[in-house]
Amino acid sequence: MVFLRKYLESCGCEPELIALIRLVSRQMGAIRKAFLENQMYENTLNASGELQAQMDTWADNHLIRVVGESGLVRELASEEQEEIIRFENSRCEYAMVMDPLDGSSLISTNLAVGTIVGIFEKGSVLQPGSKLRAAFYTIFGPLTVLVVSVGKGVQSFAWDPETEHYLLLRDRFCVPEGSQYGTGGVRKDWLPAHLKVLEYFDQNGFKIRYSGSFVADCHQLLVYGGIYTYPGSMKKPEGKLRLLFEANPLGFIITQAGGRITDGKQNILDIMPEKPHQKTPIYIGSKGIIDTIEKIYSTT
Ligand code: AFP
Repeated sequence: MVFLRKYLESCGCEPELIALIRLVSRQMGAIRKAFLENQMYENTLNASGELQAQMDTWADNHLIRVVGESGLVRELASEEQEEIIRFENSRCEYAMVMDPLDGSSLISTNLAVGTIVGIFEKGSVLQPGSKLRAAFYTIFGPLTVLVVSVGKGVQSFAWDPETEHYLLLRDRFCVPEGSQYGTGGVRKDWLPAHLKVLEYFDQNGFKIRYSGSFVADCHQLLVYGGIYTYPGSMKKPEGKLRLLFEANPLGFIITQAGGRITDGKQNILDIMPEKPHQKTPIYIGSKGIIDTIEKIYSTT
């Protein structure tokens, strides 16, 4: 039986990084419990102008408190917070980005949602995704599953509530090519290049799968291949998903599993962020399909 801590040690991770990954991932028991009493929406908007679910704010407050008290993180940016938070008393220099509860519009439908985290070794949270030291997400499905990369491939672990340990579920993911896709947005607003991409999918017999939870859709493509996209549109050329909190951590993980992430023209992991809530059009998934999408973009 392989435990999370043993796996991270075998990758040569420093004790503080192991402590941080374990600390945050161990909060999933508390977050999972909180769903029962937090099914509604708040009357508040997040920094992107979206209505916050009770679980968004519950998970956000909980993780900010736990991470702040740990003394492991110097700087923290959350999708639910307008400003970057600095912990002056921290004994470590890690900078952490998080989406405390991704896919929160699905809470009332009981479909899979999750938490996304990216960790930089030091410096600001405003760094390209390629500089991440580690990234992970958890997904609340029938099991609570943790998918993690410390730059040495991608593994998944399942939370055992009885022993309170994460146990290795799958060793080394490798994104298969696959032939399924999910696209966000509204057809009448899509740009010509995106319409051509969809035409390519139709002509090549791709199947549609889209849940409305980025973390769940990415987990699916990690297993089955294919792609997830939330493109730029005529109304919102910058797309909907956040570079820091969603695109970069998942892009890091999928790239570590042999896949790719692009905005259609460039590798998203190379983008230098200018502000915490910056958005980006996104195509993430199998390498061959992303290569094809970039070709379509370059000729449209
Ligand atoms: P949040 O729940 O963190 O706001 O994320 C939702 C999300 O960014 C992503 O998880 C989904 O894939 C996407 O939005 C769904 O958007 P639509 O409701 O427009 O399809």
